[in-house]
Amino acid sequence: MTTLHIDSQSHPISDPDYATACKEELDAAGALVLPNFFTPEAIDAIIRESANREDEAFYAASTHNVYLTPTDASLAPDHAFNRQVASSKGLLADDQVPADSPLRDVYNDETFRAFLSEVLGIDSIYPYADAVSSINVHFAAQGRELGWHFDNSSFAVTMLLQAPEAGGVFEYVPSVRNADSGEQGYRRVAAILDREEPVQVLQFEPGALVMFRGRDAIHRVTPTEGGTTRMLVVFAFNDAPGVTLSHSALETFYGRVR
Ligand SMILES: O=C(O)CCC(=O)C(=O)O
Ligand SMILES: [Fe+2]
Repeated sequence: MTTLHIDSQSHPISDPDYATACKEELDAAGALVLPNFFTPEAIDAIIRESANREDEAFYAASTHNVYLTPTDASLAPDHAFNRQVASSKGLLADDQVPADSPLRDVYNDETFRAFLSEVLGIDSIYPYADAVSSINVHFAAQGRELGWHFDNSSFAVTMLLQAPEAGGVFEYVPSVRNADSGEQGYRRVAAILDREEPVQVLQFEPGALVMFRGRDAIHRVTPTEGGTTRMLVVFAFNDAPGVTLSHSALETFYGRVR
């Protein structure tokens, strides 16, 4: 069975044994990298439709906490909940992605979604209910970065389009908080921001599919070095229908709330 834009020869996503092996790796490591998951033709086509739109991207102008929420005035400014980090990468939002983009073929593909559900061990997955969050194309030109944060979405999968010459490194620490139980991991967050707790690095090349549990794994992307812009697609999904991104996250990352 072939799936559009995915190398199903190397990555037999409808094979239950393959999905189980991927699940075991994700569960053990907190992240999963599948190299050359997307075909070079698909990556080329997506770069062609996206690269010349870098100037249409929205660039956040402000800092944010790692929880992507407003600060809490009842806590000290240097409390882990209130500490600010900078994000300077830009993005094209879902409603800026063309209707006929290969990105929509991938995002809406039932076989791909079934594979992701298997790997994550959830019954079904849903798009965001807002108009901007489901598919995003990120741009990080020289010096631009994505600061430490936890995702709002249950999980994210990414597709690297173009790697920078240096920098643009994905760093993470799995299971720093437990969003479902409300354990926010303040002590470890502070240690990570202070560089007192070691972090892990995830290496991946263009065409890779990357999955991580970004709601509970704190993660960031270091500043791009050199003249090649880091370009990456984020496919965001939820494990329940009707989820919209929080108001403050929309303000911070999209500069608009609808
Ligand atoms: O750029 C990446 O590799 C990760 C993106 C990310 O963490 C996010 O969009 O929330
Ligand atoms: Fe993230």
